[in-house]
Amino acid sequence: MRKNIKKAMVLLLSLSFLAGCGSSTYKEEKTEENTAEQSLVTVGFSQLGAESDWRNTNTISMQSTFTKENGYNLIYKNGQQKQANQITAIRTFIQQGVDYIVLAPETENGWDTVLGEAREADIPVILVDRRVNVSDKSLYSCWVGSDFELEGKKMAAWIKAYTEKMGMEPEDIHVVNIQGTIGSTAQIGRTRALANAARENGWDLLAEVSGDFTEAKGREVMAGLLKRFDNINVVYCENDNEAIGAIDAIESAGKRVGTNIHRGDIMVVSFDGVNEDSIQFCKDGKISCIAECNPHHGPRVEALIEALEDGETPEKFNYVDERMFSSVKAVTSVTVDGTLYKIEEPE
Ligand code: GZL
Repeated sequence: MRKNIKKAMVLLLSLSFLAGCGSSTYKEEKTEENTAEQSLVTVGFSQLGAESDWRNTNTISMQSTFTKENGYNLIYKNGQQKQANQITAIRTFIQQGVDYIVLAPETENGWDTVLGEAREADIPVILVDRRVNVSDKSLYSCWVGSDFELEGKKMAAWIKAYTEKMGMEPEDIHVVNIQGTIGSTAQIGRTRALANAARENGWDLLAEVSGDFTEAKGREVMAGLLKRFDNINVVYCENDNEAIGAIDAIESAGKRVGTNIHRGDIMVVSFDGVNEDSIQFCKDGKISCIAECNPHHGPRVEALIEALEDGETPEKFNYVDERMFSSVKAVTSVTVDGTLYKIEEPE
């Protein structure tokens, strides 16, 4: 049932309950309770998994926004990093007749059929965080999330600015990319930004290997890269959890992480800024720079649903503003595509 009817229903129920306070029977109270329940806006949320601190924070943001007190009935399904599970969840939501489907897709491809089924059932789909690659963009109402390629461009600009300040020649920058989940929008954007910057600046991009956005895989991949290459001096981790694992692998190999490349430090940079350890590492200089990726999408998705409830057409693509963090004083800002981004102290 739509929210404005819901508000009227809740008011009516409250008044009727007050009018007959103390006189209603259990059956009447049960009926009122059921009516109130039915007046909630039901949101089916297919979350891709729980692979990282970013993901868990994102889930908490959604769960703390779509509460009964706020007028919602949230049905949460964890896809456990499998698109098949998310497709099953969406089909379940359709059978349940939810009012809205919110999808945080694991990867970009393979959604046309199931989103077509949601449209057939006349259930609006809102995408959050990553995007989908579908032939017909009308299969979803709107999307809210980050500009991942911009995140990567900002990070590449920081690497350029800092290594130039350190007096390094471009060809002396030997960088490895520990990528996120292959095929996810975050990985595609961040990887493209580094690859383009390496080519344009003449950096030595040694390898790109997926760490799947997890600490364990980040550790494993970094250990493998240290066996393959003896000249790595920059590690570009596509999220904080990978960076935590990579730092452990670097130190376990008897090497140093830090910002003094001339001293032989390996410089680690990362994305998100959610994991407490990574923020502390950024304060300590173990992570040289973090590009923020904001996970607090619950209120943003709610604003989109409210607009749709009111019969409005929200913007199709809704980007969130994001910051850069570093305790390195040498670089105070970067400029990307004509926009200046201040480098802030990690908080
Ligand atoms: C980005 C999100 C990525 C995060 C990772 O919006 O999709 O997935 O950067 C998370 O931490 O696992």
